[in-house]
Amino acid sequence: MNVPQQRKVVTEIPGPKSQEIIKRRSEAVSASLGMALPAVITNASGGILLDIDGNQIIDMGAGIAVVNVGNAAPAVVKRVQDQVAAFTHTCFMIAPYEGYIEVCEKLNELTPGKFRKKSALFNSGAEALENAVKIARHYTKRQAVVVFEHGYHGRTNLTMAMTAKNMPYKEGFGPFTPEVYRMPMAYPFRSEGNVDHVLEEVIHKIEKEIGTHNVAAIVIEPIQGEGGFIVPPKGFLPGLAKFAKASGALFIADEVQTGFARTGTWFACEDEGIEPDLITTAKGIAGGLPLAAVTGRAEVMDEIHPSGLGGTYGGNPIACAAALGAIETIQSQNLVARANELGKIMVEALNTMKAKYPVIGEVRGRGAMIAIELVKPGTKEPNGDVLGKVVKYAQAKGVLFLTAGTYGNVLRFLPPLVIGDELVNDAMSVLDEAFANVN
Ligand code: PLZ
Repeated sequence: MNVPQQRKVVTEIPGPKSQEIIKRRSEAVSASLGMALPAVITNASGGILLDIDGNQIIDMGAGIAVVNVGNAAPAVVKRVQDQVAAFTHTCFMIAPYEGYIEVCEKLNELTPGKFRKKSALFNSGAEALENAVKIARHYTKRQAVVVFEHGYHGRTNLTMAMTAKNMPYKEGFGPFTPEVYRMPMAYPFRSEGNVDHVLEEVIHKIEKEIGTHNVAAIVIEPIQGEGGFIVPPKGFLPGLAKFAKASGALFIADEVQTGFARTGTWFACEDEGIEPDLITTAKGIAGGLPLAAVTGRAEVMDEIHPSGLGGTYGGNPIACAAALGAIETIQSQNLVARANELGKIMVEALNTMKAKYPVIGEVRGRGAMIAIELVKPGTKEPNGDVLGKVVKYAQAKGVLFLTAGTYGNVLRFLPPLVIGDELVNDAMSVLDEAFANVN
């Protein structure tokens, strides 16, 4: 590991060197871009981010579920270095290379679904979603796309339409693409009634408001990410998949955030044995390099006319080399099992905190995709105030926690899967201390 695996705070955060560079940032970089951690990073590995002032910060976010294999994972570095020295780009639509094909072979093999699959590679999660919808519309000859409350699918025009939350993603950026319909989501902490009730309501609304025969695809994150790590109750996803099948629509699982061992299985859909027609992946696929994919039923993926899909950089050889290194690392280090171990450690610590601090309304998640929802004690009223204070407190102590949630009141934990137990325990004790101090 290129960085010592220990939390260490040697200056205030941001330290003087970070402050100087952040000043340049505000001069040069559009003010539209957020900044969760005001510390300029120079190195990172395992569970630690090293900043330019020498602070070693525990990384409980993995760059939003991207570096599941850790930053600068040796197998990723080696393959990327070899590839970048060999050639950097041909454009796969101009001249092929083996790395792209090998990534597709791995995706076809690793994603759920006991049928013949094919894949196509792109650059970002949003681009994968765009393409999945293009494929579904072309294949079904239908237009309507069904998405869900609290869902997040990206920031392009189509994916903004698919994303539920207005601020900050959509405000002022309309008009949005038509034929996107948002349905109620089964959100156990907040939904009234049981799953069957929400499922029935969704199906009823599709029938009455869209017309079942118009639906090209039902698109859902098996665990909603940005929306607040909302785990649908058992039966909800299989019910939707069954309805999609019966009505001739495609069931598309957006596994951009949940994929690549994050939830304690290779893909979150495996939990209830769901076999989506199409799966979108990105983030954890390539250890930090930009890569995304649509994987699905061969007859669907092949129905598009030649040259119907593509893009200059999609499946760039360096990103593909990184993906092969990341997949190799997940396998050789058994990070699927590790995600479950990490989840256990976090859930236990968080449940102990929940018993002490009534602002913690719920502990939820699966594998190493865990969150707590903060409320005003004794109610379910969102408590974004305490969330902000806790995150700030932890940062000053050298721990980076990410937030999420439609109501801005969810603290999410998605550490690199190669993080050590000591660091996770340390992060949890800093969090405990934070709750004790900000309450
Ligand atoms: N689908 C399920 O989680 C990206 C968004 C960060 P891109 N989530 C992080 C931000 O604020 O922009 C995401 C996701 C799911 C699609 C996407 C989009 O992936 O690679 O960011 O385009």
